[in-house]
Amino acid sequence: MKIYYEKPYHKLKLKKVRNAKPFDAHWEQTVLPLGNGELGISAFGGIRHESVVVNCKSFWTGGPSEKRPNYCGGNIVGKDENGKTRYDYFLETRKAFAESREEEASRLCDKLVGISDGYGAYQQFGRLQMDFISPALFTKSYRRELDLDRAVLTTQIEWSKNGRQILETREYFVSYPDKIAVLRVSRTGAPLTCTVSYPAHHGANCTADTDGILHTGALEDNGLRFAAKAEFETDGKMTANGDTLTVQNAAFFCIYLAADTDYLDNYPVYRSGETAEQLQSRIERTAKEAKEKGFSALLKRHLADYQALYRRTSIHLGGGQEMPADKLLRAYTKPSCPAEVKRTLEELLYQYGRYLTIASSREGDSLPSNLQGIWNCSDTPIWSSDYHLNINLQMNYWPTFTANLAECAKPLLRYTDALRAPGRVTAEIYTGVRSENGAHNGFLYHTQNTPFGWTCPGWEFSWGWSPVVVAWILHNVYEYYEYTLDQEVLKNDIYPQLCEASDYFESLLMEKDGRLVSCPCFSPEQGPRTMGNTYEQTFLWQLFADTNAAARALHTDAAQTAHREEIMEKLRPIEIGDSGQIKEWYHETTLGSVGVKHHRHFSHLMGLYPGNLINRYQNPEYIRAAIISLDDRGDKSTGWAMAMRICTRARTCEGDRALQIIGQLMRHGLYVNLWDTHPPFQIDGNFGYTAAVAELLMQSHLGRIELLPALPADWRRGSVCGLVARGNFELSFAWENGQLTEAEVLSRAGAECKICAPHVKLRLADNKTEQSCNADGCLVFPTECGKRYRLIPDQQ
Ligand code: FUC
Repeated sequence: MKIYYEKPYHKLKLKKVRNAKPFDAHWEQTVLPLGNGELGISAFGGIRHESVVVNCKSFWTGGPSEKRPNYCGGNIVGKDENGKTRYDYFLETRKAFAESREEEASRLCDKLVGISDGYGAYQQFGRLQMDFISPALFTKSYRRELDLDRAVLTTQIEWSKNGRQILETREYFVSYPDKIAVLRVSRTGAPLTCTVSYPAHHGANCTADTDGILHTGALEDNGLRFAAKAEFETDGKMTANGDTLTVQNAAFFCIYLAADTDYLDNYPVYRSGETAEQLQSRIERTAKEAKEKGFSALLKRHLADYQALYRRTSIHLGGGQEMPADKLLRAYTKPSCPAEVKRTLEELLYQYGRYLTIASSREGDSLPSNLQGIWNCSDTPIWSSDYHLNINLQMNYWPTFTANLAECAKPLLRYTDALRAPGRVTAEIYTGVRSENGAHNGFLYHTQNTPFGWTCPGWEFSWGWSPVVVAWILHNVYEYYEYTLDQEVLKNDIYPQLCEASDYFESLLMEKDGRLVSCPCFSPEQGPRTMGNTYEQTFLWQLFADTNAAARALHTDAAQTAHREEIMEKLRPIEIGDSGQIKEWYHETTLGSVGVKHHRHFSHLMGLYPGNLINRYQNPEYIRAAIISLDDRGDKSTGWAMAMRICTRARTCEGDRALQIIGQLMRHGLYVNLWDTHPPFQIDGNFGYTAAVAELLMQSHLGRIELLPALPADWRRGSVCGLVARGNFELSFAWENGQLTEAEVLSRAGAECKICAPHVKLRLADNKTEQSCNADGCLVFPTECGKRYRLIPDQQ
């Protein structure tokens, strides 16, 4: 599993993107990324000139600042020129809707916004530049390779003439245990001369001495402190000049780069309290300690840490072709492409999603992955490279659990928890629900978020307002429990969030045509403003369902659970329209009577994926309707919306259709570095793809594990090891001619296992365990924690 190229980045073919500056276009489409969840680097691998973009996930403008003493997460506080608060407008909007004054209500919605001042953006942290004196010889070979199994990026350049051979090797990795980026350059056959600079950015102080380069400062916008230290080691001669270091006559040099800010997710200050000196000395210490450990010891610790996660899952779909990524991508698009080549890219992209998860989201006190994970080369990135919650952040965490990386979701749990305090302020200002004297009565956040508790509804209703994103992201959070069965985390971190959100949303429900609805509603990001719509009703249903399931798991709150069930009855999220479709709005008649055809969002199908309301066992008629809606939306879209289309086709068990859409994604949706593009590069599409592949091979959202529920016919033969199903079962299985041949279940929490596969009847190889086959054709058996169970399929 390697992403590699045999030519330098500037010779790779780029996709045409409007307005992109050449550096940005090359960065976006050709760099290869490394990261430890907090610190990220992305490198071009140029021959004479190497640029390495450095990112630190909390390096954001915006938020509280001396310059913005009234910063309040974008909320509009107090009365406006008409003497009205946002809550007054909220009440007026709801009243107008209730009295069927739709036009007025819709106009009033425009008052339910915040301000943009203080939103900020994710910033590029810095850039390490290396200028090499290259041998004046013919370049014989070039290879830049990201080894997904090692999370090491290696560039090798070979020069030769008349039997003389020079080989330069650059090896980079970013270590989680040592919080350090390591860049080692070595050369055989000729000495190495290189000038390294770290140009001052954001008014930083930048000084070089023979230890290395120090970069310190504070962002002008919000005073966020930052420090980076590039500690150097070499066997050559080093000279410092201003902010540059020159290495001469060396066989190698190694840079140990540490970087951080004084950000902490503590509302309302969002600072750790470290002084500039403390931050600087911490970073200097980290870099120095890394240098003392040395390259080999750091690499060993990095590999042990990384491989303990990455090696949990392997996948074989029939690939195995070694090919540079640019050629692989080009070959895939040709009609004559051999199956083996296609399967290679499909496997590689699956594992790349897992790699990117490990690189961009690790346990600790760091933020979750943002729109570009952790990598960004701009100070004005599109959508601020922020936390978008009307699909993007959710999609980032769709593959995490099935991909056997549950601990990588911890930053998400921490982030949603940290949004509660500012979210309570927004709930009060906009909806009049007050939390006081230790009573927490609800929190609210919407489409766009930052690291600084930006919980207002954005500055335009039509994309900003989306209260049920709370329910949506909490579904990801609840999945942590479903996949791990960790009762402690459920009790302390998840259940409190679910309960507070459920009670809050319940308190806002209104009655309309015998249904309990939220109001006002807007389906992302199109159509009319209404009282209730499928999107909002679906996620409220899901939130109540998840809260109740959590309560049952904790054996608590039986009365509230029963009460919530009554409410769920009255939500009635799904209605089938005159074209047989799932309606997106309740006043919709036939397909196309409301809304935009081919819209990228599938907001009315959230019960199909990621939710479980549209269920092929309990309401197969919904599945048929969902297929009509999916067909109407069409298979063509961009970025994350393609991944969404694949995930939903997995849930309708249309594996071949899903593979066709995967084909479109490969053709149109990927840059040559295999980053997914909306455009711009948005990492959600990479994650969504990985989630979708798992969903084609295994599903567990309907109270049972289903192996091969939506296997595309072209994935005739294959195997997978270490996929995780709800209930914390680790699964390994193989298939031939589309049929399961063997399976093994590792029970990691001792839960009862209920499992099935199409066309076969499963039984346990060990006939000592009690087992039964229930009416749905599922094999059911008790398990012991830590034990493996081998399953044998019998033909039916
Ligand atoms: C949502 C999407 C857009 C884009 C943005 C970051 O608003 O509708 O397409 O992905 O997030």
